[in-house]
Amino acid sequence: MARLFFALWPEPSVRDALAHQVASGSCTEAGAAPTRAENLHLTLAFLGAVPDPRLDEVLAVAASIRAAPFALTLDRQEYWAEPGIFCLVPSMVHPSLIGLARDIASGLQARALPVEQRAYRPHVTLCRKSRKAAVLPDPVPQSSLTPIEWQVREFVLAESADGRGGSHYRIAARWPLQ
Ligand code: 2AM
Repeated sequence: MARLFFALWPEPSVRDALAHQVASGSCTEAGAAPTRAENLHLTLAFLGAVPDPRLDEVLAVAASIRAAPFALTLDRQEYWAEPGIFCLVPSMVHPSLIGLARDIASGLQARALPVEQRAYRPHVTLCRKSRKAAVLPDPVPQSSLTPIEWQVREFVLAESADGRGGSHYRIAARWPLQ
């Protein structure tokens, strides 16, 4: 059984900008646990545990997706009290992003594969509140944020594994947008 999710994975320049935001944002000041740079991503669809014999079907769904590259601007910091994360979000969500997430989810559903049913709220988790952390500022100040421009050219299937120091993500496969 693999724990899987589809995601946008940042190329190095975007990852560096996100990591800078982790380091400079108010979340780390409040004692929340920062996301490690190599783990930074934006989830498109969360599947959870998938039996190994069904992996080919997950890959087939991804291979059937037709979507053009698009630009995403992450320009708002938010704190979501439930589930206790500090995240970056786009203030205007590009229709291509919603379309990509929707097409993946409906492809999974059509094959009766597991997919998270909650409303899709695109975000990059920067920090997670730990029990020890102070209460985070809400609304989160926007002053320390320089909007991050992300040219989205591909999406990935990632596998999540628990490791020492938290989750570790491995990219299992990638598909270009074209
Ligand atoms: P998070 O960062 O907001 O926790 C790997 O765990 C990725 O899948 C993370 O981006 C995580 O979002 C997301 N994720 C984990 N559990 C999820 C769930 N039940 N529904 C939707 N997304 C989930």
